[in-house]
Order: sequence, then structure tokens, then C-alpha cells
Amino acid sequence: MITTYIGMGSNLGDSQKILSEAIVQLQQLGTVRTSKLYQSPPMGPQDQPNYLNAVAELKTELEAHALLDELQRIEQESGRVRLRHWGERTLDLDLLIYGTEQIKTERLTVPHPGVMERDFVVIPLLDLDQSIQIQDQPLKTLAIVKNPVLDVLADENWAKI
Ligand code: PH2
Ligand code: MG
Ligand code: MG
Repeated sequence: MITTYIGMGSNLGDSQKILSEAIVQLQQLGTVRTSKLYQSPPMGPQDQPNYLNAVAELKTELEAHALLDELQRIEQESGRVRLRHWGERTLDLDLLIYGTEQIKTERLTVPHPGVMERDFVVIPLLDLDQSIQIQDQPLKTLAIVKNPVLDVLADENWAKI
């Protein structure tokens, strides 16, 4: 069993419903715990709505690329719309961390590049495990943890229907 972390984002449609339904799908792949649910100003083009962001911890037997296939299937089945690079989308599922593995293939880079610069990823990761490290860097010591520009919308039970 590998402990993985999936970054979740949505800023089109009924984002909380879309993210909740994605959690139900992730539960088919293993055992899931959710972070709190956050609202976050857009990184990238500013003329797009705020995002809802969260992170799911998934304990799974799936190999990393098989997990990526499943995440892309869930994105597509949610009716994913992605309008532009860094732009608005109905559902984004990013494989952030896969155990302690470092993976670099054409399809997949893990740990996900940019994790450490994004408060909307780091803060929810810390909800799930205060001791998470990436390449020997404990996330809780990062400067962005001190001044996050995130609002908590709901506690970790947000996805329970
Ligand atoms: N995702 C993007 C682009 N910008 N900004 C925030 N706050 N949260 C996101 O999840 C996000 C973003 C493209 O995936
Ligand atoms: Mg993303
Ligand atoms: Mg993505």
C-alpha cells in the first residue's frame, strides 16, 4: 500500500459538488482522507474565478502511471473543460506525491513540480500530515505557510454527503 496525495482544484461549474463527486471516485481506488476545503485566488491569468482547492490522501495499490490514468479518467468523466493553460477548469486532479518515489517520465513528474510554491497545495497537505517532506524539506517550515492567501470554506468533512 502506497500513500499518495492528490491535488484537487475547480473554478468552473458547481465546484464543491464536482470535487465531492471526485472524492467518491477516488474512494474506488483505495482509502481516502480529505483536507479542509479552501478558496484560493487564481494563480496565472487573473481574469478567471477563484478556485476551490483541497488535497486528498489516497492509500492505494495502484502503480503511479495506473493511478495517473485513473485521475485523467475521473477528470474526463466529470465533463472536464479546460479553456487555456493556467486557466479555468471544471476539475483538475494532480498527482503530487507518490510514497517517497521520485518519478520523471514523459507523462509524469513526481513530486509535482511547483508544490512548494503553492499555498493552495502546501496548506491542505499539512492538514493531512504535518510531517510531510519533499526532498528532505519539511513543508511546515516553508515561508508560504506563514502568510497563505487562502480562505477555509469547510472542515475536512466537506465531501461527506
Ligand atoms: N490551478 C491552475 C491555475 N491556477 N490557481 C489556484 N488558486 N488554484 C488552482 O488549483 C489553480 C490555479 C491550473 O491547474
Ligand atoms: Mg493543477
Ligand atoms: Mg493538472
